[in-house]
Amino acid sequence: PLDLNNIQGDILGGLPKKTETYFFFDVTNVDRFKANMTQFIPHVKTSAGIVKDREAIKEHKRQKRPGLVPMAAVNVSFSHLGLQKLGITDDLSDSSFTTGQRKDAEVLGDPGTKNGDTFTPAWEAPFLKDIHGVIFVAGDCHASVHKKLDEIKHIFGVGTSHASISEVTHVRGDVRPDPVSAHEHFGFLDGISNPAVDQFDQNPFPGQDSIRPGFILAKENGDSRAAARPDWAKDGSFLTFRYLFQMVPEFDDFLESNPIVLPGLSRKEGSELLGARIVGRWKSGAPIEITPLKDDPKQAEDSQRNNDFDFGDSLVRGDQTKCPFAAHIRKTYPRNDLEGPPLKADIDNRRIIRRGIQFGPEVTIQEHHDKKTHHGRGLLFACYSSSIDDGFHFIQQSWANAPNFPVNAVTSAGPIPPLDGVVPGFDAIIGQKVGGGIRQISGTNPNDPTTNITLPDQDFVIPRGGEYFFSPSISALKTKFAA
Ligand code: N7H
Repeated sequence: PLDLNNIQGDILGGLPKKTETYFFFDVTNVDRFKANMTQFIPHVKTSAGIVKDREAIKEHKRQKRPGLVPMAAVNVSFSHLGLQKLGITDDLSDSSFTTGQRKDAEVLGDPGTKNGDTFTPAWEAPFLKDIHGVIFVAGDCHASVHKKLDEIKHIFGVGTSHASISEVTHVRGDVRPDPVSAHEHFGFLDGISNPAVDQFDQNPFPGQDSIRPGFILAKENGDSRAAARPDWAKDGSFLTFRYLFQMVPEFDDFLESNPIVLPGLSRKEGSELLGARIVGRWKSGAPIEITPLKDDPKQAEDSQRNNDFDFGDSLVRGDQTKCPFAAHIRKTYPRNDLEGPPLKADIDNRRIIRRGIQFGPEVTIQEHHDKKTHHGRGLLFACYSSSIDDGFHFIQQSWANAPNFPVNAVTSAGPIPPLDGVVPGFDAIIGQKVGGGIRQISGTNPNDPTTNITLPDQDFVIPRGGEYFFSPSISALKTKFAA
């Protein structure tokens, strides 16, 4: 069985949160840092701790007590530069991690400028600097998180003459206000579909695929790179962090201006349908593969039903009448698209566990009126996997940015045959123009899968920072990162 006391809590289970602060730091004094870590490690929330917290939250609800359970949970992760700084030279066998996200940004398709061979992504200044690690604190309210973060900063002497780390920057995420607290800024319910991890998620929901723990945790069953990794990497996981801004009024304007025209649909319903076909779910969360032409909030609420689908007719027959191939959830998790006799492709190694949180204010009346973003808002995207090369990096580059995917996908049984005249197009949510070329998608009109629509020139999601990290196990923190 997995040792849940040894695995950081955000990986399996997720830190419970209404608000979360990511504190990015550099190590300024290695010896002092390792000494301070000894004091810090007991604060790190484990996966076993998360299981207990969940029980406490359930009990609180059961007893109908008011408000939320006061809570602040801490995890820590290190970049490749951070490992180097600490003198940890083992190869974790992931080239995206070793390269670092700033240097990977060109391949991801992030906007930026090129000077000779040097690419500089158009990111916020602090993310262009070296970042050694991130401490993140999630909790029920700002006061709980501040208090905890202050305790942690105190341990590392932040801001004093005996500091062992210095702040590079911090960012704060907040869930949106009720009734949209579980929805991201474009308005869609998020956090519905994550893979179930064997030995942790005991009762997967219908349609929720179980994967072996090694696809998320290093050196567990299923990790294809296990042999190449040092022993201390066991039960750690790679954390991809992306600072993603969302152009919400522009997105809304695009939907309003391009309603899908179908008999019996009002203009407003046509716009909603376009949004649903771009994402693959209605704003309520209901999957369009199950309820293609009309939203069904009951279906969305029901965890027994809201993930229980495959993409109907397999790709071999080339079907996108219910859900376009380019829909965000189909691009990033094509379910059975790469299967169907005689093809069989195992995509368990492409699964990621997503743990994002929103940031920034609600759209103002002024922004709505101007159809233009004036205030920064979006998603602090975070996900875990036992390989960034196979997970986030691959999904972004080879699926979301690639107009042909899944048509050009190569499976263990050979390439998927081309579909007559259909180029699926690009993931309109996260596909990046710079990385992907033509900004078009097909299949948005259920009656005509071959018609392409062209998206506006400006991407709807814009990366403004990020880094790749490794979240070590508790025993690794004690033996390699503390003294
Ligand atoms: Fe996505 N969105 O609001 O449109 N995402 N995502 N994502 N995403 C998902 O199924 C969104 C991003 C995945 O298992 C939903 O829980 C936005 C990145 C994967 O069926 C919605 C942003 C990457 C899934 C959104 C963003 C992914 C998924 C449906 C950026 C990886 C699960 C809710 C601002 C490279 C698919 C749900 C499955 C679901 C949105 C980013 C990947 C609504 C706005 C960067 C694997």
